[in-house]
Amino acid sequence: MKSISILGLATSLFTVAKAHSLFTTLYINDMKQGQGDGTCVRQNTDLSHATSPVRDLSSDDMACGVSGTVPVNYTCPAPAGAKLTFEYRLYPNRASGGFIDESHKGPVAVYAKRLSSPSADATGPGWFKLWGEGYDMEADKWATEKIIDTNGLLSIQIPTALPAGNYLFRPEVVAMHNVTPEVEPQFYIGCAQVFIESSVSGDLGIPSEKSVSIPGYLQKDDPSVTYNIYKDEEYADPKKPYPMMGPEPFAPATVLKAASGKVTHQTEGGISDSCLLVNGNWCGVEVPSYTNNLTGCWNAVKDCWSQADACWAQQLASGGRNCKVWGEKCKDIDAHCTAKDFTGPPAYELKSNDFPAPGPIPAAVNADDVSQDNTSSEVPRTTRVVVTSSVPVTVTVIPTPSSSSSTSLESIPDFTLRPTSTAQPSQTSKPKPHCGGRRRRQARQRQ
Ligand SMILES: [Cu+2]
Repeated sequence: MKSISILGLATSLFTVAKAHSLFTTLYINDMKQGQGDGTCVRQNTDLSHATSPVRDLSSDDMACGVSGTVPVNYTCPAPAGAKLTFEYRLYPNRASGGFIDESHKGPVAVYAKRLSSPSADATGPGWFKLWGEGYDMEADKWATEKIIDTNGLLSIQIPTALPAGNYLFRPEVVAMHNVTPEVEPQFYIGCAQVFIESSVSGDLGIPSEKSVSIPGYLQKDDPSVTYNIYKDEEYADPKKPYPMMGPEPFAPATVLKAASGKVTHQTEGGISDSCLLVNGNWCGVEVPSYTNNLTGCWNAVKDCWSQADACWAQQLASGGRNCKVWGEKCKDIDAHCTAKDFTGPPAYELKSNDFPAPGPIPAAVNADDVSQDNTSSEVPRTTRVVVTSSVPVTVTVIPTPSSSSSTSLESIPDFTLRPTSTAQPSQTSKPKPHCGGRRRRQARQRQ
């Protein structure tokens, strides 16, 4: 009997330990970026531990997660004021559904940092919080529980007055269920590499108290870090409010301007037009052409398979579905070489094998307050942004904008999303998060 109960305990510990989560997928204005998951997203490249949390508050991994100090190949362009959506998954390759186990209660936030280039340091100063939520006493819900309700999808609006340039956007999901004086919360963090294409330029003008260094912005004994979500005698109804982690949110003043402003476009890190297929941060390009030449045909096959190998080598925990699609193309060319008459690579339509979004893309959590931060800066508002233009433009700072202020900004006519698969909200019922042993299949089914 004793051995059975020990086994049972071991099994449940194992299951809890595995019921983690990973930020896998970025959407910009409801469109999935690239053609597979993981495009423009820094994920833990150790596939078997990709969903594991970061717990050491002083670790560089706090910035963008494990492997997060290494930039990925692609940076996704986003127009000023775009909506970013971060998809978190219990199973990174969606072998099964779910966001995070229900036991993993805690605050959620989104941070950003402006970079001088996509390869600039993720760690260190310059981080600011765009939005954060802890425990909602009225709804009796932790922020993590609200994201379970939205199928692991968290949307944020880029403040319209953020200057053009390279940024890291860092969703932060924190699980407090195991916290003790010795054990820190679990941090589920990752970063999206985004280039904001905007006519706004200049300094961010973050007030010093809202600009933090990561790691370093949290200490082991911060009340937000040591908060005991179960401690009823101290936090009995009405519960003591959860003291939110990190600094107060920041968003620069909203800028309205004439539509003639010159938009700064991305110049490095974009997905090339020559990419036929994208998987994570890999892209496949057309094989060398050939005509009626067997050597040329076999060279094309060789080139195709070496690209497939590179795809598999770079696959992330979110999967290699499009590496498989690419391999089908290689097989077709191979068959073509052995056929009697050939005139060049066979016409081949590469169709991305992509998941639709796990549910409707939610509205931005900060839609009401993206541009309210005008109170604490020492710098006069009108000097905090510079609009680049060949003709005079009008700059108006709106101190108390409404949530719909972004709609009055110029549209950016020459911004085009890549021809990616559309994230189509499915109406299927919410997958039940699980910590039990019912579905312990690991996310190892990489095709
Ligand atoms: Cu966990």
